[in-house]
Amino acid sequence: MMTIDTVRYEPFTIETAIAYSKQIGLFTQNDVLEAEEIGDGNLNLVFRIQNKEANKSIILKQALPYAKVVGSSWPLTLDRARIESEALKHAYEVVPEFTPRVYHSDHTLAVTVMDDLSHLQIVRKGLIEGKVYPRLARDIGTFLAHTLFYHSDFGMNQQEKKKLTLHFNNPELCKITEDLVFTDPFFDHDTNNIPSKLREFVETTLWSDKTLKREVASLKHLFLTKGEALIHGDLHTGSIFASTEETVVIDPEFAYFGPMGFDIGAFIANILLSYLSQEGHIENDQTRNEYQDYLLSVLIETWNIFDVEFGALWQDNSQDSFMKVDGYLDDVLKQIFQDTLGFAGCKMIRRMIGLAGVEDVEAIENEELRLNVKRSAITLGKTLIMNRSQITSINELKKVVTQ
Ligand code: SR1
Ligand code: MG
Repeated sequence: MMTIDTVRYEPFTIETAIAYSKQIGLFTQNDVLEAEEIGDGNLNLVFRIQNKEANKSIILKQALPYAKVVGSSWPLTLDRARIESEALKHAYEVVPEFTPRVYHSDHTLAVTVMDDLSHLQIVRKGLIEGKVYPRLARDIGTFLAHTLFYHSDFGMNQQEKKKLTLHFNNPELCKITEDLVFTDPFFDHDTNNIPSKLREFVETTLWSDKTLKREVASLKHLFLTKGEALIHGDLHTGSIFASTEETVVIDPEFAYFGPMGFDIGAFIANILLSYLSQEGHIENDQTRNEYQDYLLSVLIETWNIFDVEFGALWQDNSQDSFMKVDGYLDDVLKQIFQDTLGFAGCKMIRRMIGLAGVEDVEAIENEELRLNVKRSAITLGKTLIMNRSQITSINELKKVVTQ
């Protein structure tokens, strides 16, 4: 019988992952288990361990001490596994229906053991295949409203919030976002990944536009300083599993107390990237238009559900006397919407020219089409950043996108 040492960190192998899942009591020593490493993200190892006979499976996720997407030359804190398991537990308290259950975590081994969601599909992949998820918008709008409200000064005890903030001090992962989302794409930085045919466009559209840089500077400052709520921190469509009946949000290792609009903006940015990338995935004009209309409806419904749910929570659970003041809720939602658009713009741009692109666009084989999608995404991202205070409703955003 193999015993796993829990006193010092060691990356798991198939064999040790199986032994560990027995050691922590999730399976018996006699169970016949199979495991595979299925991690396709940028940072971690992910093992699926199953007892086929009993039809039982779990996911064992382990942080590596470096960023997998780059290699061991980019060391990265193992503390992100603690952050992830704690953030999942907090989300589970308020939205268990949209959160994997954590069965076990060990901060030394940087491991989180949780529900296997293999019966669902990563939404980014599904959208590339042209799938429709009838519950996605409603579920993500609800997820956002509940997780953000209940972990903010509006929905939780304000003294408790200050204490909780200390548990989600996540400097190394925040720094990744500060660099890769808010800084590097707006300068000629060596982390960028820019096709040579796009370079001139990037130079004129982004790098030489001083007004744009001032706006991005202020969005970066919001990300650095606005500890509004415990946010997921990386809520792109690769962090969401779904089917036609279910939606589950995974991967909150970038969680910290930041601006609410950063989570909403991440989701909106990735739906918009899917929208634009359909030029390269669906040839038939009518089919493509219909699917793009569906994606726009996802944007609209997500925001509308967020708005209504957040408003309802505000009426019933206020933690602050000022929340009863007429018009204050409108002011807060207006500000969240404005932040959302600005962050969405930055996120669209970083995925087009920065480190870590998105499959929606990179999978387009035809180079001209792919470059056109990248140009459109950069242009739309810039429009969202520059016009975020003039676009005051989700329907206006739809107009901007379709124009
Ligand atoms: C080095 S990590 C690159 C990106 O992957 C994650 O999903 C985050 O978005 C991060 O910026
Ligand atoms: Mg991730």
